[in-house]
Amino acid sequence: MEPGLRNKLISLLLLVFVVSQTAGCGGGGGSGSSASATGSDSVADGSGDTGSGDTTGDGTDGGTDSGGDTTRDYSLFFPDDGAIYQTGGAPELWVNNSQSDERTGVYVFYLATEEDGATVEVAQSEEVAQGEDGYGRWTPSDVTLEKNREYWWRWRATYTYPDPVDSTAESEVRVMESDTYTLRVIPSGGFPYTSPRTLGYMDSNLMANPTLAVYNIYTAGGALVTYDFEFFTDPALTAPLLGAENVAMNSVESFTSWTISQDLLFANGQLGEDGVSGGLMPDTTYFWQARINIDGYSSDWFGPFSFTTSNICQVGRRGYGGYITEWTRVRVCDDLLRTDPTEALGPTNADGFISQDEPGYGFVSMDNGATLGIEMDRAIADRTGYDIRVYEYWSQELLELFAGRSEIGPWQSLGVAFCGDYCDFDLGVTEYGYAKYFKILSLASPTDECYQTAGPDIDSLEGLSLASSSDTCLQ
Ligand SMILES: [Ca+2]
Ligand SMILES: [Ca+2]
Repeated sequence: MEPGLRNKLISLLLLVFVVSQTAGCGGGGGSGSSASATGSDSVADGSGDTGSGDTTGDGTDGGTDSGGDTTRDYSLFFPDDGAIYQTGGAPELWVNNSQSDERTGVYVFYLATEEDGATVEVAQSEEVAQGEDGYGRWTPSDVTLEKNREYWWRWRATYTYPDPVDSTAESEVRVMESDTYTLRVIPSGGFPYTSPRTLGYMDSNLMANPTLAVYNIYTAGGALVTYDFEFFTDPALTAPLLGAENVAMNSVESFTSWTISQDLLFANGQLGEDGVSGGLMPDTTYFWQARINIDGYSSDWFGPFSFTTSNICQVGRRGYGGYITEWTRVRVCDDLLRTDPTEALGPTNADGFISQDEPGYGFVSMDNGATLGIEMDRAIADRTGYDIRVYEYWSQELLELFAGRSEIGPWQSLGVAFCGDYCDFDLGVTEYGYAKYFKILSLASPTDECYQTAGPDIDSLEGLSLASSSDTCLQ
């Protein structure tokens, strides 16, 4: 929060306490303050109301720490301070007048965010009269919340108190302003990428110490971000076999991971392939879920994700890119015309780019500094000569290709190429005799010009030497 806003809030808070009639010290919000809620009808009601009021579709845990501070003129509001919201719709913001049987309320809601270090207002409501149920509600319907962004919201209330004795007397009018509440926005549906990917594979060579990873979905605003993981052996997710809480976000990589050690698996009855060493079993499907915590506020669990431990050389058929496992851009370059990474899957087909009006098809322009992860349908084997071809479209661009054992590596470079129509790479320069996961890094500087086809324009990845024997993937 910027200092000016903070100072303003402090003065507003003082105003709130001056106009507040209700005794009690508040005690940090939530239902913990209900004991002092004299004159308030709503804290107990509130937790139920919070659940049913959670109509924004974000599924955040509205039932806890609803922030109802009974020293105020309101008892409930939503979303909770610090709530995590998913993109894909506008949130409904609401406040409940804790003494709606004694007075009426009219609200104006404000929604703001930060751009280039300055607070900017995103939307402001018309005057919203409280309903008969005591709630004032506003959905900023023209607003699309951006993922990986922090928003703030607040409201200004005008309460009208009729004289309780003399109905002809002029009503008392009080104005109050709320605190400012933080709203953090993550992608709709949670994690766009995981490792293993949903319905994906885990190389049987990795299953002794399996690693689960989620794409970092919130990096804005200097918040403390951690992730929780739960690992299951049954599809009904009856009870997690193992879990990890508050795994610190990996701020260097684009994924945060949790590796389950062989010893821990052994101690929990997972004996591994040889029945004694510990680990996961081959050709077996496992399940997991994960959630994000931002400054201590937890999202819903996302998942369940499933994966199957496999000899990677035995799965898949065609030698083309089959799945996008990561697509990370490091800047906003709005001039790009083709930004769908799935255009890089399948056989080469790019054509037709002429200009803004005829953007062509069949390729994705990566932009400078971007990362594109692709899982090949069929693992690539190292044989004599080149093993994998990257088809580039339109121009010559500098890129580096990496091979990995999973969606998150570990990565080994196959080299750098100033790639034209296509460029070929030899897996033999790595320590890997086979690979199913590849990563393209766009090496042009992110400070270079943004234009319609900035960065490598990837059309296709094609395996030149496919793994044909399962022995290839035995270490
Ligand atoms: Ca080779
Ligand atoms: Ca293509």
